[in-house]
Amino acid sequence: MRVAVLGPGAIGSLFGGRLARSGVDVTLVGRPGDHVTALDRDGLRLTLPDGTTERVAVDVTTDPAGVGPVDVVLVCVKAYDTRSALADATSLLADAAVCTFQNGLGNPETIAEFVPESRVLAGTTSHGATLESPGHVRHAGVGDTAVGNYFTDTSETATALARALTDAGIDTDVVADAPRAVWEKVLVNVGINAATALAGVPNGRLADTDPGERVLRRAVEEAAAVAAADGVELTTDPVAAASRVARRTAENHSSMRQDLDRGRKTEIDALNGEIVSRGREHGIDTPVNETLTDLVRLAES
Ligand code: KPL
Repeated sequence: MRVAVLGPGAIGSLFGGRLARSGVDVTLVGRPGDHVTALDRDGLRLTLPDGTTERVAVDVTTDPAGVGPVDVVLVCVKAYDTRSALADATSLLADAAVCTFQNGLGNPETIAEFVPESRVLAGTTSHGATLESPGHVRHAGVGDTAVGNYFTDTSETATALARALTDAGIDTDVVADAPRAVWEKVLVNVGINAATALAGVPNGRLADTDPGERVLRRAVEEAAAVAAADGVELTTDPVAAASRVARRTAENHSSMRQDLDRGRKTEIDALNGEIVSRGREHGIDTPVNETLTDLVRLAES
């Protein structure tokens, strides 16, 4: 299997690095910058969960046209960059299955603007990865990963991708209902990301005790009502699931907190912002998500 990873940030570098380390032919495709320069010059420094650090040789490029045909493209760019990243990489998309490993709602629909729906896969992961410095990624925490076809029945490619990731040390399940998996991940992020970013606290502060627990619960309950109106049948209690992740990642700084702290654009529009928009379409009030969205946009500006 030939794989291209669009967006070698923390998760993209972790997945790409682990695939390369297990012998998969993988190319990381990134924008010019310190991280890509370091990867090209020195390879990936990968710190594993047991604390050991290895150097992994990776192919990296800023020019998708030079990569040649691939079987799978993993999309790991920020949600707001999906369309422009794919538009710049059309040479990779001729026959490939394209799998989003991103936060938020709407990414599979954006991918389907570029490839037939039968080739759109969606993945979710709760592995923790941190970009420590240019060229250096820490695999901070082991989690769960799932992939599936988003619009159609499970394809051989989805199964082969899950096997390749599992062989690379990222245990991956194939899911028949990828939209539900995406929503379940979104409900966790809606409960944790904006609140931790605005309050400047680690994820654990939202677990169990007020006022953090109350904010998480209200944001997730609103979003779950929107999910139900969207036709999604959740299999788990979404508030309990978000609290569990907050507890399990207690010391982590959420991705939105890191983005806001570093003055970068956040993924608020694809998370709480999308809950507000879809809530409006369904006639569902989402005051907590609306306030969180407004405050994050205010902080960004
Ligand atoms: O996915 C995450 C994120 O920060 O985006 C969680 C699960 C909240 C872990 O920090």
